[in-house]
Amino acid sequence: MRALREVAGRAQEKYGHIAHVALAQRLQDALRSVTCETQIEHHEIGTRIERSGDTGRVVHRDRRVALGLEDLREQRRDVAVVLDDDHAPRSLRPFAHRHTLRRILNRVPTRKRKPGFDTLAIHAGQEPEGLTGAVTVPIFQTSTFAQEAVGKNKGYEYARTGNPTRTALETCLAALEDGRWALAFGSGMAATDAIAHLLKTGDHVVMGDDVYGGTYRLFVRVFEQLGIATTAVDMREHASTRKAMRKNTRLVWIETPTNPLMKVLDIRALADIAHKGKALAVVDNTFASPYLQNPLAHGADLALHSTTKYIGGHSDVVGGAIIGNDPQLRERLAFLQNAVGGVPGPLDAWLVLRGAKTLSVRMERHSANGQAVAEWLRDHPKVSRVNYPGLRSHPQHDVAKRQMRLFGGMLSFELKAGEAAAKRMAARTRIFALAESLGGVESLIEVPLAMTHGSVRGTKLAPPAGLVRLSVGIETVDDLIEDLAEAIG
Ligand code: P1T
Repeated sequence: MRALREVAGRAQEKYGHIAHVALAQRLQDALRSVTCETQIEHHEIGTRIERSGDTGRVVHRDRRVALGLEDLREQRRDVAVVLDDDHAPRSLRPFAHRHTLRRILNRVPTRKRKPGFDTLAIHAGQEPEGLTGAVTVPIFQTSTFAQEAVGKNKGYEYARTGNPTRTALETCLAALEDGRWALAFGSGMAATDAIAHLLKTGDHVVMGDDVYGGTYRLFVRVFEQLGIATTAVDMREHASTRKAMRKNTRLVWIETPTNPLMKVLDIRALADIAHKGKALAVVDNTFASPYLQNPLAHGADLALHSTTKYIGGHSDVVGGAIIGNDPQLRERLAFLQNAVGGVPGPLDAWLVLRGAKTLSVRMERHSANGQAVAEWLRDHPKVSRVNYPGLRSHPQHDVAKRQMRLFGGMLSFELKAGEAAAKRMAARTRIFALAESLGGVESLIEVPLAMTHGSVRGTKLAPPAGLVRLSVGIETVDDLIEDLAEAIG
């Protein structure tokens, strides 16, 4: 073990590159066996450790290179084995996104500063392809991967278990949420389902009382049948949330901002409540996107996204993702990802990855347009109420300012004339398309209770029947306001 550390230390000193592999214990175990899939994280997914004589060999599938550990001393190569145990020096702890960037800028000396969000969005997991130099990650449209001998492969076996395009997406998403790993799914609901599958009969879930209708439907209509009860509570009220916790509460589901009422929940405070009760704190970060809010930095255990929305950004793909730090949680969720099989196809993974590259510039415009539309609606004589965290009048504006970078493009409002007028208005816009979903470059309008939230009708989660929800796109804002003005009449 010490020898490995020394090699890693020297590689780090000499080359300034870090490729983390796994917990030191796992590395040790791997070296004891002849060949072993290591703990899988970030772009190192599928890296195998093979024993070769007295030393280990790292087979790094992304680059299709096999480096003897000894080689690292001699060669200027950007792959090293690094430890992730408590004894490893801090400088050797894995920092996958920084490492990824170093791999891209192969000859740039070690930098202290962490790469910025946009650099990560464009480069993390997306270094030029090894065989051809293709600058864009290829769509590996294959269901399986040829093996050299039984059990000997280049890190991929079967595309449900892993696909290089998906690996690139997962690496990028981990970097954007500043997490240590990400897992991509075929939809936001498939990602939610994987988390729900961490639970067992007799467990209990505490959930916000304003969440995406499909999330509530999954927990109440599917998992309650399996003996997992859910309590919905207004999570703006921390005392009520604490009261809703039971001895058997294992999951606290925090969606913020909430869909569709735009409540803003204090992630740090709710994560503390969850952890006091030994429950996992999961934040559905779909409405904010990783550019506006990073739940892991506020104490959440997992961040979840419907990548269908802002990350994909172009209304052309359905996808989901989970991001976290704890390797054990990753192992359990990766098992479920493979065992249940709700994975994205390679083209879908590629589309989400392409969307992610422009996330920050889109979110800046979504937020500017969202603020302008919210202020215009606030001042409109026929509007009774506007829910947008960027308005100073929003009851949790201060919490939003603390945990969000900007306030995004989602808002909801009510007309004084009520439900029928709201439905008429939603059908009259010309630029805002009347459609479910959100987060694309094009503006959308909908009436939640009649559309996205039909599954909570008749429950205490039901939004007001006359509530109109807008996903404000990145079109010219004056055109958007004019469209709304004509539709309200
Ligand atoms: O649609 P899917 O990719 O499966 O994601 C589900 C989901 C999860 N979490 C939030 C906060 C969501 O808003 C969604 C999907 N929401 C819509 C389709 C909608 O129009 O609200």
